[in-house]
Formats: sequence, structure tokens, C-alpha cells
Amino acid sequence: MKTGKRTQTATNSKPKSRAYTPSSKEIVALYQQMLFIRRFEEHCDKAFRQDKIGGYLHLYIGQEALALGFIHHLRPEDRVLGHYRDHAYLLALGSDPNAVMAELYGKVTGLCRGKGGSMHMYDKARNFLGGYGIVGDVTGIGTGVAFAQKYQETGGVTLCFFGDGAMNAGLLHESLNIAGLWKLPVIYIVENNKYAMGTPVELHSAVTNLAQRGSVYGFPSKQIDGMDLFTVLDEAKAIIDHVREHQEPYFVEAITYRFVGHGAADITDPGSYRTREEVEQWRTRDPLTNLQAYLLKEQLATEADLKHWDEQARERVAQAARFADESPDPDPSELYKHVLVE
Ligand SMILES: Cc1ncc(C[n+]2csc(CCOP(=O)(O)OP(=O)(O)O)c2C)c(N)n1
Ligand SMILES: [Mg+2]
Repeated sequence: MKTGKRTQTATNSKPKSRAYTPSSKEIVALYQQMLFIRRFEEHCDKAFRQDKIGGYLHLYIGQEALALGFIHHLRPEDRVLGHYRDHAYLLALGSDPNAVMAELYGKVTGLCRGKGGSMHMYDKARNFLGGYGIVGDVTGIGTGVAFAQKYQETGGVTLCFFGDGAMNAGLLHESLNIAGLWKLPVIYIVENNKYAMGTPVELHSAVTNLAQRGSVYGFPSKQIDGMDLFTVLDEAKAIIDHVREHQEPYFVEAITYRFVGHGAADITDPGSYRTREEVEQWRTRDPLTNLQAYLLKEQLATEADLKHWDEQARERVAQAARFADESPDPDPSELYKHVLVE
């Protein structure tokens, strides 16, 4: 595999010494959440090809441990923002799957009344302050949210997720600078999945160690393994606690991988810019199948449990799809509504 300095470490092994060790109950619940997110997005891929989902669709398949591991530790005063690959954040935060699916289907019952679509979801009630389609933009908005948290003394922290491509946006560096200067409670999480569309990190970043690039603004920066749920849970707990306690930003480079194409419309993907062997090799790090193996090995679940939970997840996804299908389109009179605060 041509990953250069990147290493693939052994799969889900329960932690030696951890800042956070989930209980058996939590592990099972997190597995069920991850399974649901995976099945939800597999359905989205199909629905996109059936023209039920319009616009664009970016899937998070392969990267789920990252959203789940960080979001697991949040409190009601915390906020989350992400880029356009945003369904998993919402589902991890507990958004109603019917409303997420309806948004994808462009229906009035969707989270944004069918006007946001896949890339521009928003769920204030669940503290998700937006998916953003313009690469890098979320860093500016997330920094502003963290400023408000500090100014209003809410005690909250902001998680700001974006891709490796955003590392080259000017706004990101302006945001990191001001966050460092003003000591804002924001955690910048670059999901380094090796590619920005079809461009490998080695061809878009003069320095490929992104944690290093995020380390020059006067606050801590670190690289973590984003494929292993236990590692993410552990690292995320320590990082979130640090930011809350010390009131300073944190930069995280999470090494991850998407198993699907950049977007559902990219039918030539993955053959055109990465080899099948590379994808297959990363599949050995699949957070879902590795967690399944862990549950069986530790006797937290039987094969029958896994089958039952899978059926449950599929049925819940089917229910969300039925809800979306049967919901009405937004009325054309709404076209200019909800654009600005009234
Ligand atoms: C400012 C800007 N330039 C170009 C694009 C087109 N574009 C959409 S996604 C993308 C790649 C971003 O890759 P990355 O940040 O690594 O995120 P990933 O898709 O890998 O999650 C590009 C260039 C855009 N949306 N915004
Ligand atoms: Mg990327």
C-alpha cells in the first residue's frame, strides 16, 4: 500500500490503559448505533441511484468510529458542525432518522424542510449547527460558535469536523490563529481519509503530517487512529476534557478511510485514483466488522444477537424511507422562506 508514513495498526484490541473505558452496555449500544448509521447510508446510496435522492450525496462509510467516538462524550451545552459528509454526525447526535431521510429525499418533513439536502443538514435541537458544502468554511463558522460559547460562558465546547482538503483553505488558518489567540473552546478534527476527491494528500499538502500543520497556532495538536472505536473514545474523552477545563483549542488529525467513492455520483470511483487492493487492505480496519468480532470474542453478543440487531437496523431504515417517500414536497411558495432569520 502506498501510504508512505501512515501505519495501519492492529484492529480493535481493548485498551491497555485508557482515559475512558466504556461499559459492556455502552459498547453494545455504540455498536447498534454504528450498524444503524451504516445501514442508513447503504440505503441512501441505493435511493440516490433510484433518483429518490437528488442533488449530491457523500457517504461516511468507513469513518463512523470517528463521529461516534467524539459525539459520545458531549453534553447538552456542546455544539457540532461538520462538512458535507454529515449524516453520521446527526444520527450519532440522535436526530430523528425519519427527518434526516426526508431531508435527503427533499421532502417538507425533512430537518430543513427539504431545502438543505444531504450537504446542508441542520438540527438545532440536537446541537448540530450545520453541514457545509464549501470546503473549509466550517472552520470559520465553528470558530464563531466557540467564540459565542466563551463569550456567553456556557461551558460548552465545539466539535468542528472537516476533511484533509480543507487544510489548504486560507480560512482554516485564519480560524486556527484567532482561536489560538482568543483561547476558544473548539476542537478542530481533520478527517484525513487520504484523499480530497481523487487527489491524495501527498499531492495537495506540502507537509503530509496534518497534525504538524495544525500545531503552530499555540494550542495542542495530535494525530489519532480514527478507525478504532475504543481508541477514538479514549482520545476524544481526554481531548474534550482538556478543552473544557483549560479553555483552549485542540487540533486533531484522525487517520481514517472511506470505503466508498467521494460522492455517490462518482461511478468511476474507486478504480480511477486508488487501487482495489488499497481499499481491500483498509477494509481489514473496518470499524463495524472489527467491533462485531470484538463483541463475539468478548461474548458480549452471539451470532443470533448480531443477526437480530441487523434486522432491527434495516427495518428502522426502511421505516424512515417509507416516511420520506410518503411525505409531501415543500410547497413552491416556501422557496424564499427560511433563507434569512425573520
Ligand atoms: C472551496 C471549495 N473548493 C472546491 C470544492 C469542490 N469539492 C467538493 S468536495 C472536495 C474535496 C474535499 O476533500 P476533503 O476535504 O478531503 O473531504 P472528504 O471529501 O475527503 O471528506 C472538493 C474539492 C468545494 N466544495 N469547495
Ligand atoms: Mg479527504
